[in-house]
Amino acid sequence: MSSLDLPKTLQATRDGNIAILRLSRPEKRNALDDDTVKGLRLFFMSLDESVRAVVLHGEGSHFSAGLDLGEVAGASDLHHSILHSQMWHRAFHEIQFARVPVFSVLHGAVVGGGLELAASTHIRIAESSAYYALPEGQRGIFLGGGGSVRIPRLIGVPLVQDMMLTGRTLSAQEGLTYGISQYLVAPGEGLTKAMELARKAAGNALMTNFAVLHAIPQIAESNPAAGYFTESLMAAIAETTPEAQQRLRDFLEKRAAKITHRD
Ligand code: 1HE
Repeated sequence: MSSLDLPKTLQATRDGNIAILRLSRPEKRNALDDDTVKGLRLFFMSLDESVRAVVLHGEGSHFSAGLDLGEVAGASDLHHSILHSQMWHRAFHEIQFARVPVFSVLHGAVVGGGLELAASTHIRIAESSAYYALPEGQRGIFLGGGGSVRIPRLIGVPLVQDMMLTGRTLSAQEGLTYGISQYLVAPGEGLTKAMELARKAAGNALMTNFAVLHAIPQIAESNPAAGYFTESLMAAIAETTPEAQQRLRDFLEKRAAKITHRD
C-alpha cells in the first residue's frame, strides 16, 4: 500500500488485514479535489490480496465538505464537465464494487459529494456529530458522484428531493432512522466501532463476502425470477467451496461459535 502514489490528502495505513484510508485535508474540511478523487480510485483499484476489509474515515471535525468547489468554479466546457463527473463515477464505482467490504466513519459535515462518497461504501457508522446535506441547489450545481443513483436507494426519492429543494439537513439520528447509516455511536467512537465491525466481516468466508457485495445488490434490482435464479447459482458456488465445507464441518463437530444475541 505504501508504494502507492497517493496525494497527501489521503493517508493509507494497515492494521492486520484491514486497510485504513483517511481523508486528510482538514484545513479544507476534506473537500474532494480532483487529485483526491483520483487517489481514491487508485487506492481501491490497488488493494493488496491480503486486505479483507477497508475502513474509510476523515481527519478533523468533518468527514467531508463534498466537491472542492474551486474545481468547478469557472466551468464552461460542457464536455469537460461530463468527463469530470464520470471521473467521480469511476472512483466511487471502485468503492461500491470493491473486492472487500468498505466501512465508513461519518462525523460532522457529510455533505454533497461527501455524502455521495459515503453512499458508495457498504457499512456507514455515524458519530452523533454527523449531519447530512445536499446543498447542490444552493450552489447552482447538481449531484455528480453517483449520488442520484445511490442516495435515493438509501433514503428514497422524496427525501432526496426535499434535501435538494429546501436545503433540509438530516441529523445523525435521522440518518440512522432513514437509512443513511447502519450504526450511530458517540463522538470519537466511530473508528473503533468501524474496526470492530471490519474485523468481523474480515473473518467471514471470502466467497460469501463476495456474494454479499456483488450478488445482493444485483438481485435486489432484478425481477424476482432472475433474482431467485441468480441466488440459486450463488448459493451453489458458495457452499461447494472448500472454505465453506470446512466451516460447516467445524459447526457440526462443535468447533464453531454459536449465534447469540446481546443488546
Ligand atoms: C471548501 C469547501 C468546499 C470548505 N470546496 N473549499 N459543498 C458545500 O457546499 C459545503 C461548503 N462548506 C461548508 O458549508 C462549510 O465549510 C462546512 C460546514 C463544511 C464546515 O464549516 P467550517 O466553519 O468548519 O469551515 P469553513 O471555515 O467554512 O471552511 C474552512 C476552509 O475550507 C475554507 O477555506 P479558507 O481558505 O477560507 O480557510 C473554506 O472555503 C474551505 N472549504 N468546504 C472548497 N466544498 C461531484 S458533485 C458534488 C457536488 C457537491 O459536493 S455540492 C456540495 C459542496
